[in-house]
Amino acid sequence: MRRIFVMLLVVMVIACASVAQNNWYPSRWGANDQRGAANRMTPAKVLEAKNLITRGQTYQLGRVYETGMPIFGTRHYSLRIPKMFGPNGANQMYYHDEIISAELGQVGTQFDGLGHVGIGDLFYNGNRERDFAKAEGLTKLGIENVGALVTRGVLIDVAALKGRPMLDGGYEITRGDVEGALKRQNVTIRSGDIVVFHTGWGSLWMKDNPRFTQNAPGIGVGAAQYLVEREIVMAGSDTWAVEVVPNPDATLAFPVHQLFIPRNGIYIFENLATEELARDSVYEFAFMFAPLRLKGATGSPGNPLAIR
Ligand code: UVW
Repeated sequence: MRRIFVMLLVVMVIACASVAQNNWYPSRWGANDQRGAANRMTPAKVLEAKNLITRGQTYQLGRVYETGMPIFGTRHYSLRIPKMFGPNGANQMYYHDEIISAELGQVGTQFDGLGHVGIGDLFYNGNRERDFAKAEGLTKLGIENVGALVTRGVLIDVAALKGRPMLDGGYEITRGDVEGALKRQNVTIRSGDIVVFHTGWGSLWMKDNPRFTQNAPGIGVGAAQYLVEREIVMAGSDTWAVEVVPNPDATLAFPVHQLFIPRNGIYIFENLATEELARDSVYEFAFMFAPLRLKGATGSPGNPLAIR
């Protein structure tokens, strides 16, 4: 009898764990929410960020968008200047425009929104692909819903923790690495923060693009779960995926993207320029970024700022 009771208990615990794993919607911000962890942006976080500005020094975290930059898969980027327009007026005013063709929110420095990644055909808050992904743009979860992100930023320098200029491609940053780096830097992560990883991989950007995109060091699921528990808004990195590629479990493709975006509404910022923050040991800073208000887009390009 006792044995049957224990067995029943074990089955119930396993069932509960599996429900917890699968019950990821409705989101904690309600069934109609489209902003996910951006809901953690509060006036208090803006003031916390402001108080970190003591030197007045700015760091541009965005890379230059240019032909030939490293690009994932079959995506593309092209900028063309049409023939000069003019003359206009007696003062001979001429002007230039540009035409850009690209997966604009998903090339170069890129901020992944909540409509970018799904689990099967289910996206953040249980939205089904066929109900919101339209040819003219996403009718839900578009990047225009995010709003301004002004908050405390934390740099996690795992390269420095390991005493190396650059981590190896395919190196998994573990929960222990994150805790070790934070301890070494004497900082903690607070609810509503954004975190940025420095791996050194960015030193390959436009120097050795084939190597840059071949694989990448990055966080594994264990480290990502740690960040979910810390209630971050966004995780970024100087790599093209933020997460480790390939995943050590060869059967999985980008599981950290799924843990962050659909399951927890946490944003991802790829291809950040982190080298100057790491050089100056800037581990806490005011972070500012407002995604372009591209209605129905999956992500946004941009030039986020760290200010100290
Ligand atoms: C994928 O979409 C697979 O990756 P990324 O977030 O780099 O665009």
